[in-house]
Amino acid sequence: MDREELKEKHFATICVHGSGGPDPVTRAINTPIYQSSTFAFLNAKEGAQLFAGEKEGYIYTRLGNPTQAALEREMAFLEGGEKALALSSGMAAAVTAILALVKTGESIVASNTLYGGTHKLFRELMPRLGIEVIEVDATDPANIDKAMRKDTRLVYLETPANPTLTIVDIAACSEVAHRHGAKVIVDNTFATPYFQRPLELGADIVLHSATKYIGGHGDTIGGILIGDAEFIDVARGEILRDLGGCISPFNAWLLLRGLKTLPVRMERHAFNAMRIAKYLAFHPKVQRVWYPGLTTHPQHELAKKQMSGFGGMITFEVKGGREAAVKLLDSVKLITLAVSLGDVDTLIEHPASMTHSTYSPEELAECGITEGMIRLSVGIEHVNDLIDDLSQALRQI
Ligand code: LCS
Repeated sequence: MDREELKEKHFATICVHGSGGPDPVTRAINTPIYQSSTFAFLNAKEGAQLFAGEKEGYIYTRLGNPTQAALEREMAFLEGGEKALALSSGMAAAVTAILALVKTGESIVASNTLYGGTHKLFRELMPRLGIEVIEVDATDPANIDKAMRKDTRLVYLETPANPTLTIVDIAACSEVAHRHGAKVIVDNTFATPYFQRPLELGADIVLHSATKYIGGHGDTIGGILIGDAEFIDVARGEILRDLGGCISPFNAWLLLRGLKTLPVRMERHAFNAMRIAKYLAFHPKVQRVWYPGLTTHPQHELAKKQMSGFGGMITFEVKGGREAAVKLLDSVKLITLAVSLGDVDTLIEHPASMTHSTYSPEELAECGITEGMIRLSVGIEHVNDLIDDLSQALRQI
C-alpha cells in the first residue's frame, strides 16, 4: 500500500506497515540491516553530485543509511511530522536539536522537571558553550512567559516529566513560545506518539529517547527527532555531520522491529499501570502516588485533554523516607532494580540517588523529588504477579 493510502489507516496499522513496505531491492518484507559504513558511487561524477546535494542517495552511514531512513520515515509518519532524524541516543538527539536551533550567547527556557541527564546537560555543557538555560515550573505557562528574553530561541518541555509525571500544557506553552519567536521541543519519551502527539498540539519538534518504549525490549539505545524539513535538514547536515551521533543500522533495525508492536505494548503498559497505581494508592505503607490516570494527579484534567492514554510510568512515595525506599528496592524479586524505562520487563529505581542524582538537594525539593520516592516502569507481565511482588516487598518495610 502506498504512503498516501496508508495515511488514512489507523495508528496500529501504520506501526506494522509504515516503514516503507518490502525492500525495493530484494522484496524482503522487513527492512534489511544495511550494515555498511559506506556506499559505492557509480562514477566520480555521481560521487561529486551526491556530495554537492545535486542527487539523492547514500554516501556514508554517519550521513544516512537505508535502515536508518526506514526508521525515520516511520517515526515522521507516527508523530505527524515532515521528516525525522534517528540518532545514537536520546541525549545525542537533545544536543543535536539544541545546536541546530541555538547559538552561543542565546538562551533556552526549559521546564524544571526533566530526565536527570537532560538537566545535567542544561546545567553543565550548555553553559560551557555559552548557552544559558533557565528552568521554570512550566505547569504554569505564565512562568515561561516571564522567563522569555530577546535571546531565547527555544522552549524545552518534557511531559509527562521524568520522574514526577508532571504534565505541562503543550498547546499553551507553544503559544507563549511562538509569541516570543522561539521554537518548542517536546520530549515525548514517556507518552510515545500512541498516547500523545505534540506536533498536533502546536510544538515544533518532538524528541524521543527511543531506548525506551519505541524499542520496548531493553536491548538498544537510540534517539529520534521529528520536525519540519528545514529543521531536520539543518540537524542532519550541519550538526549530526560534525557531532557524529549517528545510530548504527542494527540499532535502527531493532527500533523498527519494536515499533511494530508499540500499540499492543502501550495498551498493556497502561492497563497494568492503572491497576498498580490504584493498588498503591490504597496501600497503608504508601504516602502518595503520581499517575496521570488517577483523579488525584494534580494535572489529571490536562492529561485527559492532551493525551489519549496515561502510559506505563508510576511514581510513588513510601512512608519512612529513604530507608523505607531502599528496603523496598532491595526486596523486589520479580521486578528488576534498574534504571531505564519502557521495557517489557518491569523496572524499579530511586530517582533521588539514581536517575536524578544530577539535581542538587535544593533542585530536588523544587520539583518535588523526595527521598522516599520510587519510580516504577510498569512492564507487560501479568499484573497480578507484579502486584504480588510489590505486596511482598512492601511487607518488608
Ligand atoms: N529523555 C527522557 C525523558 C529520558 O528518560 C531519557 C533517559 C533521555 C531523554 C535520554 O535518553 P538516552 O540517551 O538514555 O537514550 N532516561 C533514563 C532513565 O530514566 N533512566 O535511565 C535513562
